[in-house]
Order: sequence, then C-alpha cells, then structure tokens
Amino acid sequence: STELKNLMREKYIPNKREQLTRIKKSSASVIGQTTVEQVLGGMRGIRCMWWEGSELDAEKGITFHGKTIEECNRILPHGPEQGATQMLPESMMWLIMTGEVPTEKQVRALSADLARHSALPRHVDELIDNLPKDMHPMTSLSAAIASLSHNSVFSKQYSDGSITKDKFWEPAFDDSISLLAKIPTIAAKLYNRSKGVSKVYKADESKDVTWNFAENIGFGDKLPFVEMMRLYLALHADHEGGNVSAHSTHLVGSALSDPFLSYSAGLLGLAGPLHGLAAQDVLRFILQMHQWLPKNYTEKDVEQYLWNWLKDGRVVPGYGHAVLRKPDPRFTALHEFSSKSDSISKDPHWKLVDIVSRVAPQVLKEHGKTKNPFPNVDSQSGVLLHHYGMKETEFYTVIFGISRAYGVLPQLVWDRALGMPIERPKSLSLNAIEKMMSAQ
Ligand code: AMX
Repeated sequence: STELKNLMREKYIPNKREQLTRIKKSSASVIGQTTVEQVLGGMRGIRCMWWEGSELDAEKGITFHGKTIEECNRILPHGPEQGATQMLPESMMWLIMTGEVPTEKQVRALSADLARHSALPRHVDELIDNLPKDMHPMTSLSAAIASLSHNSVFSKQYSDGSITKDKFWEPAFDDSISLLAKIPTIAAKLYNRSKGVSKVYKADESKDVTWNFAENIGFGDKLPFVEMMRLYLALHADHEGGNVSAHSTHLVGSALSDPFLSYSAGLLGLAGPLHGLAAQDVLRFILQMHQWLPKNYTEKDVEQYLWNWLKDGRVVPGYGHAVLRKPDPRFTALHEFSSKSDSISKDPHWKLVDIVSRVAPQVLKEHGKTKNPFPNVDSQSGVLLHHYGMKETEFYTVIFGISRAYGVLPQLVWDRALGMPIERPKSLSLNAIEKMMSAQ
C-alpha cells in the first residue's frame, strides 16, 4: 500500500484538488431540482452527493470509472495461479481509488501488505469470543469492526492534534488498509466459530486476499471456489454512493468518525433485508421453493409459487432495484460465470434460480407494483456459495460486507483528501411541505 499512498499524495490528490478548486469557482450552477415526490420517496434521483469510484445508470448498470464489469474482469490483474481468469478485489479497489488500472506487480505488493496486516488485536478476538454464538454474524461483524476503532491512527492523531486538515486523508488511508486487511480475518473467525472450529488466521503474503480467506475457512484447495469468490468480491465492491451501505459510511465519516466506526455503520445498513440481507433471503426462498415444487416441475409451477408468495404480501427477494430498470449486469456476470461451469450449471438449485430469472419478471410485471421486475445481484450470488458448500446462509451478507469495504473506503479517503464537510441536508415536515406547495 506504500506505493498506492505515495501515488495518492504525489499525483492523484493534487490533480483532484485542482479540479475541485476549478469547480468551486462556479459552484452556484444548477444541476437539478427537487420534487415533493422525491422528498417523500426515498430521495430517488436527487443529485446531491459526490461519489468518485463508480456510476450507476438505470439502463446500463454499474461502471467503475467508466469501465463495465466485463471490461474490468478482462483488464484488471487476476490471481497469481496459472490460468486464473477473475479480477481480484484488490485490483478493483486500486481502480476505484485511482481511476487507473494497476499493474500486476502493484497488486501483488498490495495483496502482500494486506496479508501482513491481517492479524487482529487481542481485544477484537476477545470481543468475538464473548459474543453469543447465535448472534447474527452481521451484528457481530459490525461490532468487531467498530471495536477496531480502539487502534485507529486517524482518531489518535486527530485527538492529539498532531495533524492538520490537509493531512487527514493519510491516517484515514492507513486505517482503511488496516480494515481491508482485517475484515476477512474477522469474517473467517465468525464463520469458523459458528461451526465450532477454532483456528488462527494465517495469511500467505504470496497469495491474494481471497485465496487466504478461502484457505482460512476451509475452501482453499478448490480453485473454482476461489475464482468465484474473487469475482463475487470484486463486483460487489461499489454501486455508486446513494445505496444504504455506501451512503451511511460516507455520512458517518463526514462527522470525522474514523473509518472503522464509519464502515461499522455501513455494515449495519447492509444488514437490512431490502439491501444486503437479500443475499441470504434469496437462498432460503429458493431452497423452500425447491422443496415445495413437484419433482419434475415446470415453469407453470414456479409461476404459481411466485403468485402465492406475492399474494401473501411479500417481496420476491433478489428482484427489483431502486435505480436499475434492466437486469443487473452483476447478475449477468455471475450468470455467465455459472453457465460456463459444468458443475454449477448442473446444480438443481442453480437451475431453479435460472428458471426463476426467466419467470419472475413476467409475474412481477403483471403484479404491477415494482418499477424494475428484473433480477438484481442477490438473486444469483447465494446459490453459488451454496453450490460450493457454504450452506450457512447467514454468512452470505458477511461476504457482501467484505466486498463493499473495497469500494466505500477509497471514497472515505477521498472525502478526507478533499476536505469534505459534515453532511447536513435540509429536512421538511409535512406541514412545511404543504406550506411550500400552496405558496407556488
Ligand atoms: N417483489 C414484490 N414487490 C416488490 C419488489 C419485489 N421484488 N420490488 C419492489 N416491490 C414493490 C415495493 O415493495 C413497492 O410496493 P409498495 O408500494 O406496496 O410499498 C413497489 O413495488 C414499488 O417499489 P419500487 O419503487 O419498484 O422499489 P424501491 O425502489 O422502493 O425498492 C428494492 C427497491 C430493491 C428495495 C425492492 O425492489 C425490493 O424490496 N426488492 C426485494 C429485496 C431485494 O432484492 N433487495 C436487494 C436489492 C439490491 C441490494 O441492495 N443488494
């Protein structure tokens, strides 16, 4: 991470600061208007937030500094093994932070650095050991990440007054690297603990983060699992700034809470069923449906199941999106990966996911409520983990939580590098809204 930090200091930050100064000269320019519908409708479409690493288009889906998932997977450095074809989350993080594609050498050095910083302080180990074993792992993950704040370089330097505002990004960068290095250790400890396995995390500096994580949770000898996990972690990293996990991390960070506290908040948002928890809900939904369906079921049977589900007033997990109006390209990328794999494409649960992805959009269109009847990333992701033997559905959002850190922490570093202020949008009561409306 030393090279990345040096590049940030010498090249990227001065350039961006210059751009910001330029923009601020005409910052009274109007780029949008706010309607009452937006204020009461979850702030959809209000252009009021700065986010650098990725952009979400309703039709085309996510791009990372203008690059599609397919492009990223082609040009970003892959794993160190012969024949590895999937981008690494470390590579994606570099792209998100700098806007440039790292070299293989740069990524290997970053992976080694993350391995070096992967050990947990004793108090975090002890905290986890004292949590109820049946606590949801997202609650435990967030608590453990918050407790790393105890060792935050940012908090320490801020409170002893040893840094000035223009240098805030430096300890925020160090904390972010430390968090990225330790989150797989925490997740592995939680996973192993839930299975009654006690294991000290060992990270090999010649391997990437995903390989080390897989090794520590007992999947290390299966390259197909590692490759799937690399793709999974890289493509869940960032989805623009307005989603709950990204926005809450950014918001809490704007109060100069350190990266551990900020991301702990982001994880708590990810733990909601309308956001990241959908990953676990989908798999449970698919397993339940599979049990209910007759042995030689048809698309008609699936359709019937979906209607019964909707008539009970429930949402179909893994479908719909606040911004997207087309199938999620992250879904498509995972679907392509699966279709090319002989073993996944023969998995009866994956086959059902595939059939649902063709039947549900029609049903949801006819149901007439959701603005986007297409599959989102969560409708595909859990079944892949399940296929390779990770049957503990509660951990699916934890994997998502490892990934999201690669996208939102670079933004947090940028927030500090450009001296972004505390966020404080204007809120309105219904009375105030009515008054403003009648005055028009
Ligand atoms: N099944 C049934 N109904 C749905 C639906 C779905 N998959 N998606 C949306 N609807 C309903 C909404 O509940 C809402 O109904 P209401 O008017 O009675 O409250 C109506 O359709 C309009 O909603 P919308 O404008 O299309 O969606 P939104 O922007 O309010 O919410 C989302 C987006 C993702 C929360 C919603 O589509 C949903 O609940 N999907 C299922 C959960 C899910 O897959 N979440 C993961 C999203 C991706 C992620 O963050 N990881």
